[in-house]
Amino acid sequence: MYTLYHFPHSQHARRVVSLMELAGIPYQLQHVAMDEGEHAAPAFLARNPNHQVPVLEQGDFRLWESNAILRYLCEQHNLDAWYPRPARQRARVDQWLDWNQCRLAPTVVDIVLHSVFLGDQGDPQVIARGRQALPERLAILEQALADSAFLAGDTPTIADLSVASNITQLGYADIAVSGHTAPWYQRMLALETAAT
Ligand SMILES: N[C@@H](CCC(=O)N[C@@H](CS)C(=O)NCC(=O)O)C(=O)O
Repeated sequence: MYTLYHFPHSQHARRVVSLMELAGIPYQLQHVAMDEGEHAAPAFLARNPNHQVPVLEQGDFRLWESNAILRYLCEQHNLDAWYPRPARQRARVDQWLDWNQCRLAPTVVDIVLHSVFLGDQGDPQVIARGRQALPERLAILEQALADSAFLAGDTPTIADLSVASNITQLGYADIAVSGHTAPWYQRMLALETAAT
């Protein structure tokens, strides 16, 4: 049985829950009260020195970084559809996983953390930086989804789960996707609804 250290508004935790639900992997959630600073307390720092959720635990094995957790679960449970083995297909999934962490996520955090979760403490300059970068990021998604139902082909992979969790997060700031990205996102939501 896996334990996932989790916070309900975390896009990084959400993508892991999505995979476990969709793949039927048994797990339990351990709520981390981030709104009370539990993620910065010594007990949690011992689990993840980065003071971040999610953290996956399985016996004495502990893993942080959401995309590493997704890959680990796919390997452990032979989820080849979610993380295909052929080198080029896997590389395409990895490309989007890395793009999500390096390109989309910082922009989403700039906007959503600062305009929603930090309230009065949010930095308007950071929000402006995020809003300026967002159209370029969304255009890249839009281009990818113009001729493909999912990011790495005709079927969903962990890349879609990872990116979709950030699109959900943008919804907190009332930002919705359009064009080809909108039906893709609806497909992702429908998958998750069907699994829960
Ligand atoms: N790269 C990490 C990012 C995790 C992350 O940023 N988690 C946020 C919640 S969505 C967090 O715990 N933030 C608290 C902090 O950074 O102190 C991952 O993919 O797991």
